[in-house]
Amino acid sequence: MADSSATAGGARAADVDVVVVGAGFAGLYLLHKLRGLGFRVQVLETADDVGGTWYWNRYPGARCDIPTTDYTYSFDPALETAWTWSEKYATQPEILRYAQFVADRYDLRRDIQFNTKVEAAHWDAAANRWRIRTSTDAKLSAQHLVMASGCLSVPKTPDIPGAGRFQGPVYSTGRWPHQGVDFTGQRVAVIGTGSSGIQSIPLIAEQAAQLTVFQRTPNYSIPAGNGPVAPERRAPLEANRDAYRLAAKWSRAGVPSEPTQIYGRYSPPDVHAERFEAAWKTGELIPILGVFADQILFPDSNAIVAGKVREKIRAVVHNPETAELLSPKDHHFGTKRPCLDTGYYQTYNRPNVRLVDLRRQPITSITETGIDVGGESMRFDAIVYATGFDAMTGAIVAVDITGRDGVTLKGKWAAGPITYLGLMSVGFPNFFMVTGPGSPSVLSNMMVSIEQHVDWISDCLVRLRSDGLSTIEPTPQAEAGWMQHSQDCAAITLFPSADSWYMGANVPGKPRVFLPYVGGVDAYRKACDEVVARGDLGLRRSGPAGERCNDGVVRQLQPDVGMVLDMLAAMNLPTFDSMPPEAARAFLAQLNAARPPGPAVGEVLDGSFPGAAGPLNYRLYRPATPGPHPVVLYYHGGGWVLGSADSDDPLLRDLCVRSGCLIVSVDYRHAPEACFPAAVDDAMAALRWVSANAESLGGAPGPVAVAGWSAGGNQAAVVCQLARDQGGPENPQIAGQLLLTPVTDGERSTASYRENAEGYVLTASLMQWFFDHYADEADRHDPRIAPLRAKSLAGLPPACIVTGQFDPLRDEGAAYARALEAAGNRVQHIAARGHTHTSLTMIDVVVSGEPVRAQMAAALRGFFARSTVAA
Ligand code: NA7
Repeated sequence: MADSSATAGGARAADVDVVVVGAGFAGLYLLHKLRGLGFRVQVLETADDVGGTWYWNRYPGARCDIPTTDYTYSFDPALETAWTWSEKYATQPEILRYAQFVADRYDLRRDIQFNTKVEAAHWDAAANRWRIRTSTDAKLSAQHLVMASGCLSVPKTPDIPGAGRFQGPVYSTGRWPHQGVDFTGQRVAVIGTGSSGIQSIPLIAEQAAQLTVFQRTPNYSIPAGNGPVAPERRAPLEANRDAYRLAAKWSRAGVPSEPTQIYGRYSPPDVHAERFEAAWKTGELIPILGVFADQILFPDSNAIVAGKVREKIRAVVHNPETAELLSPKDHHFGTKRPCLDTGYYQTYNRPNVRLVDLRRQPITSITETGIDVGGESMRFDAIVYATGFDAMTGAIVAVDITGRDGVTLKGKWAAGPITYLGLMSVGFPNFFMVTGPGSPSVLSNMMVSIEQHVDWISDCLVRLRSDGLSTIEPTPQAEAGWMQHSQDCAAITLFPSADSWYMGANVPGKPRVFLPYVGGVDAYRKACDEVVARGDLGLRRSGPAGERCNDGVVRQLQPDVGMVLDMLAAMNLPTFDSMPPEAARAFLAQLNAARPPGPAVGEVLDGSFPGAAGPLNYRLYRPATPGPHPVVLYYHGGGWVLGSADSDDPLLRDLCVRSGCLIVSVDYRHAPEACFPAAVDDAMAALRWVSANAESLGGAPGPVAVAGWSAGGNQAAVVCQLARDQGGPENPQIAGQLLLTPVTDGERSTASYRENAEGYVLTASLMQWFFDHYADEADRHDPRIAPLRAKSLAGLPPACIVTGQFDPLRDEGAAYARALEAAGNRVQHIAARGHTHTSLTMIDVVVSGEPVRAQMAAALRGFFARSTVAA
C-alpha cells in the first residue's frame, strides 16, 4: 500500500517504492507485477482512465496491426481464457475494453491516480529517491521511477504554415473526441497518410460529402483481411498455449514465425511471385516483412517486394495517375512501418475523394476557411491531422527529468537517446523505461516486449532488495557498448535510409538516429538475460550492503557475426580438427556449397599453371568493366591443409567487382601430403607464372599485387619477402600485399590466442592441427612460416593488413603491421571491430563486413595507382 494522505487540493502526497508514469498496457502490468512482489506502487496517468495509446487514438478505423491472438497479455493463463477477442485485428473500443477489463480484474485502479500529468522528476542524491511533481500539485517521492509512457503517445505539433488559423473544427487522430465525430455532408481534409490516415480515410470517405487527402509521402499498405480469428491462427494456441507464447518470446518480432532462409536476390521470378502472394494473402505484417531473408538488407531484394506492392496498387486504383501518386518510390519497403488497411486504395475510386500530392503542390497555408495549395484555395468544414507522433522519446523527455549532478535527460539526449538496453540511462539512478529507445519496442509485438521489460525490471528490483542494495545505474562503458551494438544492428539494414519516425525524421529538429533496436526480440531477450546471468553486467549497484559492479559490454560481435555463430553452435557441427584431412576437405566443400554465391563478375575461367612440382589449378575472375585490369594473385585460406583455388569463390567475386581488378586464385600443394616448404615453393611458382603471363591472361602490364586470407595471407606475405630477397629478373616486382587475417608467426602465445581460443570458428586447437600437419616444430620460426621473424622487413611492397577483433590471429596480424611500418614500409592496418577470422569472407551473410571489404578493394586499387605513378 502507498503511504498516502490527502492534501488540500484532493491530491495525494505519497512516499512509495515505485512511481510508474502511464496506465497503458505497460503501466498496468507493471503495477500488477510489482504489487504482487510486495512493492508499494503509485501509477500516475494523464487521462481519466486506463488504456494509454488506446485511450487516446479513437479515430474511426483505429485497430491494432498485430493479430489479437498475439496482441494480448500472456502473463496469466486464466486471463487468456477469461477474454476472447472478436476479430483478427480488434478495433480501438474493444482493445480499450480489454485494458479496462484487466484493470478491474486485478483491482488496479486503486493505485492509479488519473487526471494527473507528471511534470518533473528529480533525483535527490542525499535521500536516494526520486522527487516527483505533477499537474495536481501532488508531491511524491519514490525509490524508483519507471516511465511506462508509451512510444506513440505524444502527437506531433502540426508543422504546417497557418496551423491554428482554421475556424472550423480541427481533429487530431491521436486525440480524437470521445463522443466521435459525424462528418455527414461535410467537406473534410485529412492531412497525413501513415497508419492513422490509412485506417481512417475509408471510413471518413463513407460519411463525408467530399474528402480531400493531403499526401506528402505515399506509404505501403496491404489489405488486413479482417474478420473472425481464423481457425488456423487459433489452433496452435489452443493446442499448446505455453509453447506458443514461449515461441513468441523467442521469435524475431514477438509473433511465432519461421524466418525464411530464401534470398530474393538469388531466387527466380516464380519463387518471388509465390512467396509474395502467400505473404500478401495472410494480411499480416510479419510475413510481408519476411518474404525474403535479405529484403531489409539489400535494395535489389527489397525492390522485388516493393514492386509487387505497387502492382497491387495499380490493379485496384482505376485512375492511373492517382495509382502512380499512391505508389511509394522514395523508401524501401518496410523501412517505414507498412500499414494494414480495409479498402484504402479502393477509396480513391470513389467520386467524392480527391488526392492532393503535397510534393507537387505543397501547402502554402492553412487559412480560416480551408487550405491553400499551390495556386488553389480549397474550402473545408473540418480538418483532420493524421500527422503522427514524436515517437519513442517524446513522452519521456516531456517530463523534466533531472538525474545526478543536475543533468537533465533532455540535455543528455540532445543528440539522440542514449540508453543501456533501452531500459536505463547513465546518470539517472533507479530510473527505468518500458520499451524505451534502444529496445525492440515498435519493431515488435508490443505486448511481448512490454511483458519482457516489466519482468526484467521487476526481477531487477527484487534482486536489489534481496542483495541489500538500494540504487542501480548502468556504467558508461556498458551504455556506450550497447549504443554501438544497437547502431551496428541498424547499420546493416536499409532502415537508416528512410525519413521515418523510426529515425526521428518526422519531427523537425529531432536528431536523426535510429531509435529502436532492430536485432530482434529473441536476440534482445538473450542479451538482457545474459546481463543478469553475468552478475548484472554493466550495472553499478550500491546500498547498505556496499557497492557492486561487474563492468563490461554485453555485445561486442557484429550482430550478423553473432547470428552466424549462434546458428553454427545450434547445428553442433563436428570440428575440422576432429577429422582426418581428407574428411575435413570434403566437409569444407560441403559447407562451401551452401554459401550464397556472391556477385556476378564479367568472366570466370578455370585453368592450370606450372607449380613447383607439377601442374596446379587456378581460377580467374575478370571484372565486367572494360579491361585490361590490374592483376591480383590470390592465395586461398585453409591452414595449408584445406581449400583450393575456388574455395574462396564468393569473396573473390566480391573483391573483383569492388576493386575492378582481375584476380587469379591459385592452388598450392597441401599438407600433410606435401609439407613445408612445398606450399611456399608453389606460391613462388605462381607469382612468377602470373607475373609473366599477366598480359596474356588479359590483365594490365606492370607488377601484380598479391593477396591472401589466413594461411593464404601468410603465403602472400612470404612471397613478398622471397621476391625481395631473391631478386633477379625471374622474381618480379610486387605492387602491394593485401593480407586478410594472416598467419604471421609460428608461436601461438598472444593474448588474442588466449581470448579467442574457442567459439569463433578458427580455434586455437584447429591452428595447432594445421601447424602439426604443415611443419615440424623446428621449422615454425622459419620466416617462410613466420614472416614476422624475418631478419629484415625493410623494402617490402605496400601492405594492407586486416585483423578481426575475435580472431586468435589478431595480435600477430597487428604485430606484422606494426613491424612493417617500423621498417619503413607503407602500411594500412584495418582492425575489423566485432569480426572473427572467417566472418569477413561471408559474402551476403555477414553484411557488416561490407565496409571492410570496400576498404580492402580500395587498398588494391591504391597499390596500382601508386605503381602506375611510380612507373
Ligand atoms: P505516421 O506514420 O508518422 O504518419 C504521419 C503522416 O503524416 C505521414 O504520412 C506524414 O508524411 C504526414 N505528415 C506529417 N507531417 C506532415 C506535414 N507537415 N505535412 C504533410 N504531411 C505530414 O503516423 P501515424 O499516426 O499514421 O502512425 C504511427 C504509427 O502508429 C504507425 O506506424 C503504427 O505503428 C501505428 P511523411 O511520411 O512524414 O512525409
